[in-house]
Amino acid sequence: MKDPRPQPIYRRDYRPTPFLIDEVDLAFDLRAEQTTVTAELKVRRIGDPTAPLVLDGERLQLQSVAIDGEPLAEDAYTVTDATLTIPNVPDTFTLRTEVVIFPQDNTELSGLYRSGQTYCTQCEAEGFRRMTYFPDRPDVMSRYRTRIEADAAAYPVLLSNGNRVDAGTTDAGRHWVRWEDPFPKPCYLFALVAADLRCHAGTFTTRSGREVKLEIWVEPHNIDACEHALSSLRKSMAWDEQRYGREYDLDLYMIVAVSDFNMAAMENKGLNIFNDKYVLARPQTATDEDYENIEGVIAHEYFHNWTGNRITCRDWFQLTLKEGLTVFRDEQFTADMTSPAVKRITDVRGLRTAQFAEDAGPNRHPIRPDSYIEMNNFYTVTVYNKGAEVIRMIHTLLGEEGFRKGMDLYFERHDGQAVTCDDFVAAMADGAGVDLTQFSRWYAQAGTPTLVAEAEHDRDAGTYTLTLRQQPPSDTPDAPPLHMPVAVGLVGDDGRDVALTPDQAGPKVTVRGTTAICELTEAEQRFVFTGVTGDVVPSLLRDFSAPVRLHAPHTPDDLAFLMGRDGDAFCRWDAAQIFARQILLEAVAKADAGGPLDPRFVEAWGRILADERLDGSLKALMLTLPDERVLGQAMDVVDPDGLHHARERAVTELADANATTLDATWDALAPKGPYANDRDAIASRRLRNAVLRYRCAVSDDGRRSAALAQARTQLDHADNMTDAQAAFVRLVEAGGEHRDAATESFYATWRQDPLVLDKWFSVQAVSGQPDTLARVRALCEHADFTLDNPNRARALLGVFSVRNQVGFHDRSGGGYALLADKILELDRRNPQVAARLVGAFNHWRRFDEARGAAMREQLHRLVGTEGLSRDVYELATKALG
Ligand code: 0A1
Ligand code: ZN
Repeated sequence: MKDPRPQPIYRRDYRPTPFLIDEVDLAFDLRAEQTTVTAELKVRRIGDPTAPLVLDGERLQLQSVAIDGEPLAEDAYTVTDATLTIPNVPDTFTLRTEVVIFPQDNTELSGLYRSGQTYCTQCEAEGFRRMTYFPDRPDVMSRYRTRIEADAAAYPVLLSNGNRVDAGTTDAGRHWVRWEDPFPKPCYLFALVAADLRCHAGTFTTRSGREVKLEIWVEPHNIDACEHALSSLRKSMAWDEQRYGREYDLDLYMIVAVSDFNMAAMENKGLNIFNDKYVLARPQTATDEDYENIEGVIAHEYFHNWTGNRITCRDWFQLTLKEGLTVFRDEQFTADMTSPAVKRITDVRGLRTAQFAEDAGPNRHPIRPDSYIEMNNFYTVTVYNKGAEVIRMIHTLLGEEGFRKGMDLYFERHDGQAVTCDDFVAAMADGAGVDLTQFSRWYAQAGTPTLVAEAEHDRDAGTYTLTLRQQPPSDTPDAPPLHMPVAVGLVGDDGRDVALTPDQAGPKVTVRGTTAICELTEAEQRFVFTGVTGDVVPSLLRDFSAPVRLHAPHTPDDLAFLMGRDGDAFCRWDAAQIFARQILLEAVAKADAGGPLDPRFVEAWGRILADERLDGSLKALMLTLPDERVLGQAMDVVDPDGLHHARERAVTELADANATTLDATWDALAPKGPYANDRDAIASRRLRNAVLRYRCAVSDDGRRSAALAQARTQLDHADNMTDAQAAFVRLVEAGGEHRDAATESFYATWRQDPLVLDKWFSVQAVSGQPDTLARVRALCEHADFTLDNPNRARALLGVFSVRNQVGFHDRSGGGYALLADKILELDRRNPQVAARLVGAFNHWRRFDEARGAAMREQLHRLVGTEGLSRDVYELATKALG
């Protein structure tokens, strides 16, 4: 191991920086064999007068160091593989260093690296130190000037943050550009690009009348696929002005798309760098989901300009300060651009699948972690998505107006600073005039709380009493109670909400429309509503008002009723999920897993299918049975095979019971014209493809063959990737000749398009066919498979290990061995991406003994490997416990 037993860093050890760097002058001289980076730093001491200057630096070949123009002798400083230390420095001075780096050999994609012919950078969290010596911590904010020099023919485009202020040519066909960023920023927001790219340009006029140039930079052959990204950026800019009163602050906003990128995108000031998967869109190659993800990620990075860049994090433990808040803002944006109900359901589904699992596993951590070994391992669904749920709860508690007041105060108080989560919560509380002291426990408490609801209805007195009880996660039974908003409605017989009058003497309740926000602050509290005389069914945790596991007192009849009638779309969908979960778990528990489904569910499902008023997107979500992973979370010992078969059987039974309606719905939803990317067209495609899934599962051979033939036609003739991919999935799932022919033709059509080829790998990796493991193994050897491209590695291995529960947990243990092999192979090149794959082993304790032992064996194998990265080491040791 490079670093035997890497040591954790603790939040409690934070110390203010002894030195600030007010100005940074960088020069990059890019050459094929090496890149020289010269840095001039204006250093100012603000702490301990005796402290030496300690700068971070990794894999740098130091050429020279000078202070105020005087070169330092070699014994005047010390260099280790992580730092440069200079004792006895003055209180203010200019430090000049020159280093040599090798971006062409950088396979970790952190720091300065090459993606194809493009030079680009990724500095968050700690990549800047791979380019020059610097105090690489976010509470050091500086103004940057950057000079880039490179071969003019090979790298005509030279970009960095801020404004382009000067340019020129030098000898032998080289040219240079100078950039200046007027806004002080932490070094993780620095960016540089040198490439041969084309620009899709536009403008945006801010509400104060300033014209901002917008530029999307891509490889020449993708220039036709940028308009959606550009229009997403414009929408984001307008939305942030309108919803939060925030304008963009520079005159230029650039987005560069690259093919090799560890994450989705990066919010570098004025120069975002994106994984091209989140930029490029054409109807023929991008699905509706891709279009929506692109809009969402562009918005996310844009919103960071205020929540992240203007106000940044004091230290990396505060990551959720910028990420939770920015995810919340992008969720609000997407809800406004699409459908709030569909967006909310999709997000909760994701949260339950990934974050609840993380919260229940060995890498559980509070949204503000207390320690880490490798910071890159903490860009998690907990920090991001549970972090966003915490912000959402603040929004629910404060209301839209109070939330805006809090945000206004946050911007006013902290603009230009590097701050903590406590600073944020204090600004929200002060701005809105509320007390969030107890609420702030959400930042410190790991794990998912359980919420138990019980209802009592005294019809004669008209009192409806809801008892809410919160239980901390089982490993921290003494954790103090949290402050959580529980949104409640009471649905009358006629399907309408009854008016709610909370008892004044009880705990705090705010009524908004026909929904009551009950503020639960103790372990158990009773909320009483008066004047409830008729029969009602409670609709609980509306819009998923708190990230908890809810145990509600609903009977199957209540669930069937809520499925059909609840006015809260989230609860309506959730009633279907809960009902389906119950019947599927019962089916698994029955040894033969056979027998018909509860007829009340089948009937309620059929009514949803036939409900003509229901929006197609929502209907598609409601018709989809819970994911096998979510079902697994509810079992004492996960039975991947039992779950898969029970779910497949349920799909067939539902399809058989509704065969005619499914056929009719399919026919009725046939595209009326050429592809359109509007809400109605998207809803139709979603529903039609959800229906196709059932039609391809009916037990009647004739019907099924007809449906598969239609899927084949759809694959061959669709004018858009949404329909083509949906049909491809059906044919792959059908196996046999259907699969062989479809796999071959999809490949033949798309082999030249990397992002579509990723889909080709993923669809095969996620298949429930029994031979999927063998096929994934073979696909690892395919000429188009490579571990060097993160998207490709994730498309096959990430999808197989995370999204294919039945395939990955194949009894043979072969899935585990394959994944560990590939993690080790990848770890030598790109530890960040390798580490992300380790999570598939997290839940070994939840499986039967044989599977558990086989997973553990692979984890031991990882940990025992010499030269393992800190990234993989941290997660694999945690998984072993
Ligand atoms: N801040 C980015 C995510 C990001 C984080 C780390 C990266 O490299 C290790 C890259 C991107 C965001 O939230 O979009
Ligand atoms: Zn972010």
